[in-house]
Amino acid sequence: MEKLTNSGRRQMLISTGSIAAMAGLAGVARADLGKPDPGAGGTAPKSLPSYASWKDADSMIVHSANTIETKRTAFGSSVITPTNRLFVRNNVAPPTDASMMKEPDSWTLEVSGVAKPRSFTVAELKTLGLAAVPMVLQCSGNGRAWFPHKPSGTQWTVGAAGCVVFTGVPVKALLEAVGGMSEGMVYMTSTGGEPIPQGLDPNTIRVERSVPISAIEDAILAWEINGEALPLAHGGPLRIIVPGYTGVNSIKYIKQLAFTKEQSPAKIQQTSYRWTAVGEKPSPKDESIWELPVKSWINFPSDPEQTVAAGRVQISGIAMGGMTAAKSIEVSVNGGKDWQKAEFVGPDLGKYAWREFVFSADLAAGTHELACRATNEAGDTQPEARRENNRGYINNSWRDHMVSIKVA
Ligand SMILES: Nc1nc2c(c(=O)[nH]1)N[C@H]1C(S)=C(S)[C@@H](COP(=O)(O)O)O[C@H]1N2
Ligand SMILES: [Mo]
Repeated sequence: MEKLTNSGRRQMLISTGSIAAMAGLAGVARADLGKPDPGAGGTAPKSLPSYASWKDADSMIVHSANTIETKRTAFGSSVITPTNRLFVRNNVAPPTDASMMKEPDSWTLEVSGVAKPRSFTVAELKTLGLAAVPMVLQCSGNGRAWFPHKPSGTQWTVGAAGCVVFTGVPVKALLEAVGGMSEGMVYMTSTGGEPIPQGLDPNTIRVERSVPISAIEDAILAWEINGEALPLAHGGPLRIIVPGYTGVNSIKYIKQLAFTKEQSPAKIQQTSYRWTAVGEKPSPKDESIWELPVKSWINFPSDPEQTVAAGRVQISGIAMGGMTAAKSIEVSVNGGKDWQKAEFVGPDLGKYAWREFVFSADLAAGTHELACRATNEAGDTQPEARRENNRGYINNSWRDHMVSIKVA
């Protein structure tokens, strides 16, 4: 749960007067407290918060100090999203204490629910194994802007996603080092390192997520992104990466990794990120949001302000499969009436990464509705309609992602 939780929590923080007590709360973040997030293309652009000041400002839409989106025209066509254009999403005020990153190798992770519970420094984790995972990091709420009931939360269109390479130690290698999981464990539960202000119920604040243990197969504890040390904004010194799952499950600045019988009692697990019906109160009984579905969108041309020259046009974008690889991609230049197969281009970085695609079309002067529709190895095809839900999660509707372009 994004905005609802945030605004609720923010009000609570304000009413208990404990904002100042919340160590690591940035000035920018504080200035943002209680203010609504403008949607993409909303009010005047905000500037980048200090902890993310190194982002390429021209490529980003700053919704708030905690939510920064990549512009649809800023993904490029080279598969990997440059780190300085990757979206940022924080559910609570992020740590801004730069000293956290002074000695990243001495950051510690506590491991429990295993035969030999203990803590590890990042330096120790680096001795256990190494894996590099190219993957799509995508917020559960990406595409929320198109839900007609206007769910609260950041009005992301396509830019709460990126394809990046994370490098770290496989969770399986860590498990080997601690003698395996204790008996009967069903979930892997990760806890973020944000400071919890005193006097508040930690379960309302704590960023802690549980995923089914089947996810350990490809999960890693990462300290590197796209060949560079993982910056604080993306969860440095250490972050868990759960490939194929929505972004919220990849906990940043991870302090605890526990194998558990139950899901985390934190609010972010119990009632947020669930398939709650529109207008209903969220309940732990609602199905959890975990795995990403098949999805694609066109990036070029996509700028509604721009006029495209009539004639041959290269329509390009990205396609992802979710838990299996993207297998094929179709494009329509008439609003989804007719579809034709498009070509994947560039490297195939494995099932969790996205593929670039291109479709050459001859477009006459006028307005054209461009759509794309991906199918994955499991045989799932992107649907025309989104699956409605209260908070506007997991929008993979091809119709919503359609672009209308002017050709002259
Ligand atoms: N500790 C912590 N981890 C977190 C979050 C957070 O607020 N705190 N937000 C989650 C959400 S909702 C998303 S979409 C991703 C965003 O990752 P990014 O900021 O590196 O793009 O981080 C996830 N991990
Ligand atoms: Mo997210």
